[in-house]
Amino acid sequence: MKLYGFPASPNTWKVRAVASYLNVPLDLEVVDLLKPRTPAYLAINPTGRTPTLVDGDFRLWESNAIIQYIAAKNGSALWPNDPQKRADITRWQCWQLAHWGAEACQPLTFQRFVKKMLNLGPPDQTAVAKAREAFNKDAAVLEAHLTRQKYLVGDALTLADFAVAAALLYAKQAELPLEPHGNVRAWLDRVLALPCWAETAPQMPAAA
Ligand SMILES: N[C@@H](CCC(=O)N[C@@H](CS)C(=O)NCC(=O)O)C(=O)O
Repeated sequence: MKLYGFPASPNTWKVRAVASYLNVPLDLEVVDLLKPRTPAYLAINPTGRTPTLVDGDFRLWESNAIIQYIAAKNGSALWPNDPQKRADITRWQCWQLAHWGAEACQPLTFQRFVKKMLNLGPPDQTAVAKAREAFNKDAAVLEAHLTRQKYLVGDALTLADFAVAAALLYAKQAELPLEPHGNVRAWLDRVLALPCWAETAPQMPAAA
């Protein structure tokens, strides 16, 4: 299978980490997000975003759909064959996409880390304040959930943990306010200690 992606982006890193965890080889083709997308890439993913998986004639974009596909194809317990567990994992993935990522982690990471890396000027403090408020609200939900269990769904690692943890991959660089959330920090340490994240880590240039 071929993965088109940008290794430093959490969405690509998440897919590569899941594949590595499952010992599934992925042939990586880097898409440089700093340049316009080529017509060839737009032909396989009309959104122009990354990542995109190509498996024979099958083309799939959206990272959470991609990790579901890779795990299902390999019969993995990360995507258990149980309707309630699958719905529960999907719930966390939807929450990650609509709220945790889009409203909280991504804007903070962009304002505080990506802008610095790409010399895009200082953080927009209005955007930071809005995202911080969303982060505090959603992190409290995660914290309460993780007082009751070790992983997000049931008592074992699933795709839900990969999806929600990936949004925190740059937590230190973006100074995401995790201090009040001890259970989230302990869970994140557990998930990110899996060798598959280090095995697929991007080569990062020094911050500007
Ligand atoms: N919901 C999508 C998000 C994809 C996405 O926004 N990817 C970013 C990199 S993290 C991208 O390609 N940005 C370039 C662009 O929007 O043109 C997923 O999970 O795959």
